[in-house]
Amino acid sequence: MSEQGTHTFAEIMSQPTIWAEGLEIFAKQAASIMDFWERGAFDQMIFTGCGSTYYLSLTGAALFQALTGTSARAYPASELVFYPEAIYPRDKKTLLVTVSRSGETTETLEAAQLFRQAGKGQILAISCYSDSRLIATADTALVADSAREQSVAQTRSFGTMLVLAQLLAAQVAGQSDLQALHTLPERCAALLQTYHPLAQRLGEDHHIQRFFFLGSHTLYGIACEAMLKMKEMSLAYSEAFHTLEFRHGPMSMVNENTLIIGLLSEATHAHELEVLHEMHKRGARVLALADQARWLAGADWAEQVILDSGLPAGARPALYLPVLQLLAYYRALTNNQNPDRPTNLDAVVSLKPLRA
Ligand code: F1P
Repeated sequence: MSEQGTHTFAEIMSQPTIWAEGLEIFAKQAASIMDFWERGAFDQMIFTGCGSTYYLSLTGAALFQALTGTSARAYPASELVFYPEAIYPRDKKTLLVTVSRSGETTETLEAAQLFRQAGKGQILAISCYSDSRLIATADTALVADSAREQSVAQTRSFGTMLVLAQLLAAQVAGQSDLQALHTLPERCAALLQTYHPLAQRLGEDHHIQRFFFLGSHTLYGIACEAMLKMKEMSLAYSEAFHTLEFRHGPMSMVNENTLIIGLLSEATHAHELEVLHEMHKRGARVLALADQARWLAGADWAEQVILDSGLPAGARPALYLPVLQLLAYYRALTNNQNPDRPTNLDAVVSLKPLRA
């Protein structure tokens, strides 16, 4: 292997260890976070971030609403800065969850500052930099400093911040199976080992020129993040859609150089598998990710990644991503791109003040 992408590869593969540290970080704070949540009595939650951390917010909001019943939505931070009146209803006590690897992205910082000035509620930050300005604006925070990266593209930082968000959701929802989340690092290690050759083979396959990532509910945000990894690292054509939306126009782009990557959900896998099968019949190749092999019964036309976690649906989202990060990494090398230093990108977007 060339020198290119050494950091990215190491960061992807280090996730079992770094996620385990995330579990320890959360355990130390679980009681105080629970206290914060109970005292807050929030009417609604808004998750926000930019780029990867906006996609993490999409998954976080879907997960929180499903587990807690509290209304939860996600917006890119710039929308909160420019259109707050359209997003924060009057007289509702809001918990704003700000997600940012760096804690220094202008839009996210400004959204937090404006929220604070308007007295809309309280802020919980999720980040990898405890000394960042975002953490200073927050009422409480979950920070995984050891998940920081040398690479510009987020891999283990995303995974670890997502694990923290999943732990938080399970904790405040009072889920008895919070303990089950402790198996995530071990499952992640098994997936990276078992499916590394598959990710490499597909990533290096020159016949594949278009990547479509499909997911529903909590897995839509993960599909978006996998799409962004593919774009940022490799400059390959990649898009993400809600799974059944794919029939409504995007499928016109399917040809024999297409790989459809389907992230199957427990509740809707039969409908999702039909979409994948139709696209296979239209000439696409298919990679299907499912927790259980039985969700893919008879789908011998698809390459398969079986997560085999046995975890409840709310505990699984983080497991869908590591193999797809490897897929993007190998496509980057195949496209002669350096995954550590994506074209045109900086690790942090710093702008002049937008409104503050
Ligand atoms: C967010 C972000 C990244 C993206 C790029 C620019 O950063 O948009 O997702 O890959 O490098 O920054 P952050 O707020 O999570 O630090």
